[in-house]
Formats: sequence, structure tokens, C-alpha cells
Amino acid sequence: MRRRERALLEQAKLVLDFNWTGGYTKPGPRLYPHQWSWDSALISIGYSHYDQDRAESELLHLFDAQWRNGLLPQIVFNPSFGDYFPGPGFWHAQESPDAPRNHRTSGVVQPPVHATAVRLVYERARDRGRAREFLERAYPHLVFWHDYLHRERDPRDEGLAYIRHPWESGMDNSPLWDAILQRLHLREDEIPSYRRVDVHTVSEQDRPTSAAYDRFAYLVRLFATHGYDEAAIREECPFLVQDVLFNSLLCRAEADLAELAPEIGEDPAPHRERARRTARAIDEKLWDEEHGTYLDYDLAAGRPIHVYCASNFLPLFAGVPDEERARRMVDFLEHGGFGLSDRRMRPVPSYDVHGFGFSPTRYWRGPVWINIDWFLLRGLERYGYREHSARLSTTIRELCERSGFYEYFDPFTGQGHGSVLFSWSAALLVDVLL
Ligand code: 9YW
Repeated sequence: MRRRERALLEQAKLVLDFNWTGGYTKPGPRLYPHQWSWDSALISIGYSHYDQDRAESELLHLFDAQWRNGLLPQIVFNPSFGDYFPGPGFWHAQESPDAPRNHRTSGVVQPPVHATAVRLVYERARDRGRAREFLERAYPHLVFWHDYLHRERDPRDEGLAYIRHPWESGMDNSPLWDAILQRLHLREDEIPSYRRVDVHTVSEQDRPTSAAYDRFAYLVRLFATHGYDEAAIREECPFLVQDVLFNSLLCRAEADLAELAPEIGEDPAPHRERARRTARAIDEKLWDEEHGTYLDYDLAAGRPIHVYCASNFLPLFAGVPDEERARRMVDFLEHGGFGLSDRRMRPVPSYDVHGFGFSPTRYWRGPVWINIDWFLLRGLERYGYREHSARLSTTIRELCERSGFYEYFDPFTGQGHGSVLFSWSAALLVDVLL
């Protein structure tokens, strides 16, 4: 490794040290003080290279807050940090008989990348005895989590899980949700009162609008009113989406669980079968023949969402498309608005640069995110597109080196936005470098 890369690696580790709380790693120092589910999974992938102890603790801390029905919460609140919206008092998660008693959590989930993270942490661990103990502890949580998704979030048994809030996608401000949120007309008295904190921490222009937050809050209140009873929520919730990113990660996670199973004498077959089913469902229901990529499906309205985002290419990460479909996807990444062969841009913008309402700086509406680039990089590698994957790893390195470990980056200028010292940017950079 060259000197510059070694220095960058050290900086990335310092970011993680800075955000480490002793039990978990904060996604970012001020904006995100609690534990977030998919952040922790991605962060543990960084630690897996050099700190087995932290990699394992990070994930076990999250699993400790799992609900009794298997729901793995999006946020595990840290009682030392009070000033966050929406906090535990807004979620009312404890109204659910399934909520854990030892932690306060939110009542939604995030993309299921955890089994993939556990696999990497397990495989890279130096202390094998300890790694086995870790796997024995983590495995039942993962099975329980995936069971929850298949049981509660796939009522028609299609092999696809639905999400019921933009926060569950991990990409809450994405244009993917605009049409659904716009058709949600709220009367004044239907909007819960709340006070945002995010807009006092980073630039308001970069964050979701207050109209979006009204709807986010409305959905939370709907869940709480139903005591987090999934069958009741499903009947009424205007936001039910079979999301490409979420299901691609679930598919990959089931395949990773199948690889882990024999290590501790468990049966891999059910997980392999579920991975195959979800792959087939993504390929049959979500493929968009016109543009050559996959589309989210709005389950409440019964139609595909014709919005093109970088996350729509995530089936590459799970090995879903055949070679021909993968080739069409790469063609779109190169020649559509995603800039994979465009030297004027740092790929891949989170949203098609020609898409309606594209913004190079607004959160999830155009900026480059390191986690999405990382999924695509690993996906392209898997299909043998080495030049493209190399371009993405160079992009990740250059963005972090020139601008710092920001939450997201302007694809044209490379300038960083959102939270500074952002943990998954650092952790995935570590993975790319090592
Ligand atoms: C929120 C913590 C989270 C990420 C999400 C990202 C943002 C805001 O920050 O969400 O309030 O949950 O969209 O993917 O996990 O980094």
C-alpha cells in the first residue's frame, strides 16, 4: 500500500474511533447520535479488517434490541442523547407487546444487510474460537429477523418483503417516494406536532422538506395508533412498497446465511431456497424491460414506480440478473444519467441526473453515497466488469481523500455534504483499501 493510502486508512480508523461509544458506533457525531441498524452492519464490515472485537460488539449491540417478533429496529436509542427527532417518546414503540424491554427503539426497520456483514466479520476473524462463539450468538437473531420479514412483510407470499415507511428504505428523501407522499393529502389536524432537530445541525437545503417530514410523522403515528400490529397497519398504510434495494439485500443476506449455516451445524437449505425465491421474484416482478433495470413496486396502488435511482441496480450485488440483463444494466449505468463512463462526473449519483427534480446536493436526490457505490462496486465485480468496479473504488477513495469522510458528495464538484466524519463512508473506504 502506498503512503497516501496508508494515511487515508489511518484517517478512516480515526473517524470510527471518534464515533465509537463503547457499545456501538454513531453514524455521525452530531446529526446521528444513536445506533442505526444498517449503518452498524456496514460499519462492522470496516472493523472486520482490523478489530474483531468491535466488529462483533457492534452487531451484538443491535441484536440485543431485537423485538420479540423478530423486527430488527432501525434505531436503538442511546438515553444519553435526548435531543433527537423522532425520539422514543414520538415512536411509542413500547405500546407493542413485542418491543424489547431493555432498550428504547424506533418501530421501523432498515435494509437487511446484517447476515452479509456477519459473514464477512466471521470469515475475516483472526481468533477463530471467538468467531465461532460470535456466529453461534448472531445466527439465531438473523434467522429470526429474516423470518419476521417473510412472515410479516410478505402477506401474499411472493418472495418480496414490503417496506412501510421511507425510513425503512435507508433512502428516506429519495424521489422514489414522491408520488406516494404527494397523494397523501393530510388535513391540518392529521399532522402530529413535532420539532425537527436535523435542520439545526446541517444545512436545511440538503435535508427533506417539511411537507415530507409531516408525512413521515403521520406514518409513525399511524403505526403507534395500531400498537405496531402489522396486520392492522397493512390494512391502512398508504405507503407499502416492494423496494429493489431492500429485497436485493434480503436475497443476498439469505444466500450468506446459507453459507454460514453449516459452520455451526445448521441446515442451509431453507435459506438457499428463500434466496432463490426472492431472486426469482425480483427478476420476474421488478424487471423493467424498457430501460433495462429494476423498478420498485407500489403495492398500495398496484403499479411499478417509474423512477430511476442508483439503488435500482442493486440486484447486481445479489447476483439476480443473468449475464444479458446485467449487460443492459451496465449499459444504462454508462449511457443513462448515472455517469459510469462520463469523465465529467463522479459516479454513481443516487438519482438519474436527467430525472425530474435531480439535485447534486440534496440528500438522496442526486449526491453520491459511498454505501450505494460500494454495493455497485461489489456487484460489478461479481459480473466481471472490472474496469467499472475499479472506477467506483477510485471514486470512493478520491472523494474521501479530497473532501473528507462526508455523508454524501456532489457528483459534479466532489464536494462533501450532510454529516461530517460519517462512519460508513470511513468503514467502507477501509474495505475498499484492504
Ligand atoms: C434517519 C443514519 C441514517 C441512515 C439512513 C439515512 C439517514 C435519517 O441517516 O436517515 O433519520 O433515519 O437516510 O440511510 O441509516 O446514518
